[in-house]
Amino acid sequence: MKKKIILSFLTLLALPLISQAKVFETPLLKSAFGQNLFCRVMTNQHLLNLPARCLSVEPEPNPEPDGKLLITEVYYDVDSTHGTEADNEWVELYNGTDQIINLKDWQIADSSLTDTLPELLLASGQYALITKSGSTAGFWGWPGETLLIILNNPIGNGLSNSGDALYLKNPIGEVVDSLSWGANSAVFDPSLPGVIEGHSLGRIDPKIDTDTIADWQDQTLPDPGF
Ligand SMILES: [Ca+2]
Ligand SMILES: [Ca+2]
Ligand SMILES: [Ca+2]
Repeated sequence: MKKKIILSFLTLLALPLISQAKVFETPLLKSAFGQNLFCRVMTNQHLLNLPARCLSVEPEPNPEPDGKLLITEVYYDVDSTHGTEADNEWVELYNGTDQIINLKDWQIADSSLTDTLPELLLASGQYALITKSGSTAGFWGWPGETLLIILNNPIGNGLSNSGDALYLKNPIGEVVDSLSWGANSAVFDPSLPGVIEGHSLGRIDPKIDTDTIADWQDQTLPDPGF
C-alpha cells in the first residue's frame, strides 16, 4: 500500500513535467526521396526514465541544403562575334544544391558595384545566366531551361578585361563564392591568369568548390548553360 502511494506520488510529480514538455527534433532517417526526416521526442523523456519514442516523424523544419549555388563560368572579355563589352558579358551560376533557390536578394558584385538579383526560382541542377542585355541571347545557344537574368546595367561596373573580382552573396550579404583574375588579386593571390578575348573562365566541375584557383580553367569554348 505504501509502495502504491509512493508510485502515485511520483506519477503526480511527473505529470507537470509531461504537460510542460517541449519537443525537439533529432535526425532519424531519410525518406525515399533522400529528404531528412526528424523524430519529435520530448526533451525531458530521459528525466522521466521513459523509453525514447517518436511522437511524430516529419520533414526537417529548415533543412540545410546539400551542395552549393556557385559561379561556374565568367565571360568577361567579349569578342566581336559575341557582342560588345559590358552589354554582352555574362556570368553563369549553377544550383548544385538539392533544393530550389529563390534568387530574390542574392547579389552579384564585381570589385566596384553590386547588383541585386530579382525574385526568380532556380531549380536544383539548373543553370542561370546573368547579363546586361537581352541581346546576349542572340550570340549564344543555350538549353531552354537555362534561367536568363537581364540586369539592364553592366555586371558591377563592367567586368574588366585586365583584372577584376566577382562575388556571389546570399540575401544576408555573406560571400558564398568569389574569384578574381588578372591584375586583381582581391580573392586569389596570385590571381587566376586572365584569358584572351573570346575565352571564358570556367569552373572545372560545377559542384566542386575548394576556393582556390585549382577550381578554374581557361575555357577556349565558352558554354553558357552547360
Ligand atoms: Ca569585359
Ligand atoms: Ca569592374
Ligand atoms: Ca558553362
